[in-house]
Amino acid sequence: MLKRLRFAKAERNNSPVLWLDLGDLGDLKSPRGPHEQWQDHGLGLLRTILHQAGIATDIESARRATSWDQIQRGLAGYRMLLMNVRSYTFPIAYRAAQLFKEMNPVGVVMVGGLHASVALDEMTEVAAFDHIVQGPGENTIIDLVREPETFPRVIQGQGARSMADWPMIDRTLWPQPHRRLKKKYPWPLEPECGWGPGPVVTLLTSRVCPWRCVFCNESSYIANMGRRPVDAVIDELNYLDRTHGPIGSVVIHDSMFFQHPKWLREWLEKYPRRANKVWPYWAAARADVVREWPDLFEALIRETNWNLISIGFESGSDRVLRILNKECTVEDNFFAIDLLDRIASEMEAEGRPAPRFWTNIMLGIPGETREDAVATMRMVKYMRRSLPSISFYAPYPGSALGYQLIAEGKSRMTRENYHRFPDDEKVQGIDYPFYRELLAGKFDQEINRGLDAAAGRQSGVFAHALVKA
Ligand code: B12
Ligand code: SF4
Repeated sequence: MLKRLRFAKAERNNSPVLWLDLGDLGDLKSPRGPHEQWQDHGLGLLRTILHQAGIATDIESARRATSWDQIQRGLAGYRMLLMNVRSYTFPIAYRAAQLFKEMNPVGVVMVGGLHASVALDEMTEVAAFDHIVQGPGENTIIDLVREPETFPRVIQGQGARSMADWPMIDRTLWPQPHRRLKKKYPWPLEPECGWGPGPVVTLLTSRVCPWRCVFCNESSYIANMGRRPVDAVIDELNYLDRTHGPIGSVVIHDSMFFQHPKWLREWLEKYPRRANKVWPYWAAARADVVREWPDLFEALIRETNWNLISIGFESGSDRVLRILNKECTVEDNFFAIDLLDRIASEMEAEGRPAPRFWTNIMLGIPGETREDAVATMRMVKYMRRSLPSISFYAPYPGSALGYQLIAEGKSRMTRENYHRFPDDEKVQGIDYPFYRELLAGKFDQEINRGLDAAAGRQSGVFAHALVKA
């Protein structure tokens, strides 16, 4: 089949198969924020697998275009379109698929990605999607592209059993930024976003988080798989440093980096010894696990340069943490905050840069009272070593609470606007004006009442901390 496709397209330059990178228009030309410029590992992995199997694909990016006309022109003349669809890129994906069909009436559109697993009904409603792949795609993509006609419309994709079986992503297969951004964008590495010096390498060492927070619930839709071997992670970093570097810092995209103590101990032992440089890195943990393994946490910070620790503290109220099934308590949160504060002060005294938290906080959670929200802001103000990332709760499909609110008709997110902006009003019945006032510092006196003088350390205005990441 592929030969036939190639032949049909022979008079055009490259491949008959196009991968369209999704995201908001213009984000790879004049980005609204740093995270919008990051590359898509699903796309990178699957294109690498295809190319290593001898199936070349072309790449276009919706983020590099600034108009739908441009995107439409880029779709012309292809026989197959591939896309990785997440909920927040669904509106772009189905519009692109429709345009692709207008330009190439006999062309085939293949879509995979998380939205196919969490909202299959919305995906099947789009007639332009010829094949919809749920779940992982590593062991399905080659056959699918070679012989699409042998597959049904909805397919259960097959993944690797372990990330050890993944090839190293060929990052030159990622889309290049628009020429206007090229000077600032260290492609095929990624730009810095305020977390550490650029160029940045984003990578994954693990694929799934086993907890079941009701706003996220990853384990219910991402199949469990073995973690990437420590040596492979370090080898990849060294290779990227040599080939495309020098690397400035690393972002470990794992939903939950601080799990599997055996793996973490090996990382602790090998990363400082084997990496070309002990690059500082951003990676995620949970407060309860920090409390379970405080020594390991401290050693990783001190010895591996884990200097930005992302924790979903989410709330300063136990009631709300229970609503979220976070399985962490406010006491766990304060344990982690105080522990980092102590480590950071000691490191500063030793003349070393202090580590900080990337503090994920949610407001506007159904069932949250004003007192709960005030307690949350009190916790945020208490933290001295923190970059707060605050957003209004968003009921994403795939999460237990998201499904419930969608079923009850209370979600204000629609297939046209599954996202995105942290201050969007996303759930009916939430008093958003109150939250805006809270973030503008209007309740500062009340918040400070629960803090001792030394702890009321930050300004009460947090509107700037509404971050899309
Ligand atoms: C890294 C990451 C980010 C990064 C980078 C995103 C990027 N450019 O790729 C950043 C920090 C920017 C980010 C931001 C956000 N993210 Co995010 N992110 C992730 C994370 C942790 C990893 C994604 C990843 O690389 N996975 C690994 C790759 C290999 O998997 P994959 O892309 O799914 O691809 C596999 C399959 O889907 C399939 N596949 C994919 N495409 C195709 C195509 C075909 C044809 C086939 C056959 C198969 C196939 O095969 C691939 C290999 O198995 C995931 C959670 C997770 N563990 O996946 C959340 C996740 C995707 N993010 C999520 C959310 C909600 C967001 C935000 C909206 C958060 C917010 N409120 O601001 C923002 C939105 C950003 C934006 N641009 O608008 C949700 C999505 C929920 C949903 N229903 O879609 C997730 C699932 C987290 C969660 N559990 O809630 N995110
Ligand atoms: S919110 Fe964090 S801890 Fe909870 S399931 Fe998602 S990734 Fe895991």
